[in-house]
Amino acid sequence: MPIKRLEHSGGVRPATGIVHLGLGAFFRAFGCVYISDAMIASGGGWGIIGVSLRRSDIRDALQQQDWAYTSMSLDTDVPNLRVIEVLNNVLFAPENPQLVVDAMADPSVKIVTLTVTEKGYCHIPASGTLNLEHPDIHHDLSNELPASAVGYIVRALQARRVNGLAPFTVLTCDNLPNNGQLVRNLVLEFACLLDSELADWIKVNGCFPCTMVDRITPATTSMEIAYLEKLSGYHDAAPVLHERFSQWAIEDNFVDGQRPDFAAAGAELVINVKAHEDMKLRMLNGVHSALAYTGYLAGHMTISETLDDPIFEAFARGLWCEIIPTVHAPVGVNLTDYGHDLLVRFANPSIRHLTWQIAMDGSQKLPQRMLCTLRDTIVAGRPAPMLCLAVAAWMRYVGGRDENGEVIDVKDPMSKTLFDLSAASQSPAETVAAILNLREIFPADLSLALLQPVSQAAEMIWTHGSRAAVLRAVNTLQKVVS
Ligand code: CS2
Repeated sequence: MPIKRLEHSGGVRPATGIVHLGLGAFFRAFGCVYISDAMIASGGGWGIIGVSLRRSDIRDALQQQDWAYTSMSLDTDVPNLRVIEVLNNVLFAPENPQLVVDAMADPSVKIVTLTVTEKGYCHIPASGTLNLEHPDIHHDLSNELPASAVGYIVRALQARRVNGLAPFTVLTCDNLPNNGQLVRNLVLEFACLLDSELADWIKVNGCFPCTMVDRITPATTSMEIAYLEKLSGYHDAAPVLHERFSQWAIEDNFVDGQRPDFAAAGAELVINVKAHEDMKLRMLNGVHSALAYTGYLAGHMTISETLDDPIFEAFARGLWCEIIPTVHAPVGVNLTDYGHDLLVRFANPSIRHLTWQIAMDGSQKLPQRMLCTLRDTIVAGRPAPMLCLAVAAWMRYVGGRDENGEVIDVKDPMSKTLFDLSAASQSPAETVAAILNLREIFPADLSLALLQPVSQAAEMIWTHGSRAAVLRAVNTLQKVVS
């Protein structure tokens, strides 16, 4: 039986008001649900055209079910199922880039949302500037039809300007610091290289709100597709599964104030998102990555499985002790309680979030998840052995072999460089020194400050294994505390 249509029965679709770049599971489990709720509460034409930039499989699967899909919330024994019908179309960009630019330049479109992951911004993580060596940026600067997200945004804004339209708001939903400002800078940098008048027009008229997005959404596997079918009696080829928890803080800065009624859907509209963002990137994502590298090396498949081991739970708590003093809590939030709630969310056994999935793209994630925090602790003169251990575990992981000598499928845009540096090093200290020298990730001063503590942690991991290194760090912390 095919998926049941619910919300817009009778075939009535909302008018399109949004184009989304990078239609992965996260946005379908998160943004699409908020936008659907906002329309249910307050109306508006905020239907979405999704764009897949890299793969056609989601488009192909959703097309067969008229763009509807199930969102499964997995917190309780009985999952909560809901059919989401906010997508009006999905385009596979490489098939017809012009169609994507035209969709973004359509007068009905007021917002372009993005979840292209950290590497999709084609920037240099340490400096936040456009990576002009990136093949997609190279291509987009010399071809009218783009390949990169930044290229699409600039070409579509160019078309809107020519047609006398206002720009769309660019609403990034990726886990990057100051994400709106970052994408604005990249768009302006790219536009400047094409046409400085276009760049000036964007500078004056464009809006790039920063956001903090949060909902744990592991990749869907065939197991969940079968489970959903058993549960619901219908076949959905592309459901999304996620925890019940969800949080979206958005800077209220939209072109002509045009946006869905996000507040009616439960999002927080704020003047400045920095406090939310720092808290989430450092406390959630930072600890997620730390558990992913150490947990993977210790043989754990998922985050909840990793946390089942009390040593790793103590490690997470130890990490928060280092992180919390660097975070200014958003108004009304107690960071210790926030950490406690994170532990419960991470331990949710219904969410099979693979350590391998979170371990992806570390070169693009580490700066905002751990290195900012490390910088602050160093400036404050405090040691941060837990975070240094996490950085060392990442360095061990990207060497490409686990503790049993098995090959790791390391997914990272810098994987070859990282692998080559590891292979050419004769000792853990040499590996650490070589990787700390990568200026795309580690600024010189930070690299110098991390050399000794990260080498020490690496020595432990290489010699005794990740779990023993974590155990030792946890025991040392407990001795210091007691
Ligand atoms: C995770 C995030 O995959 C990862 O790197 O840390 O996707 C995390 O699950 C989300 O940011 C939670 O909101």
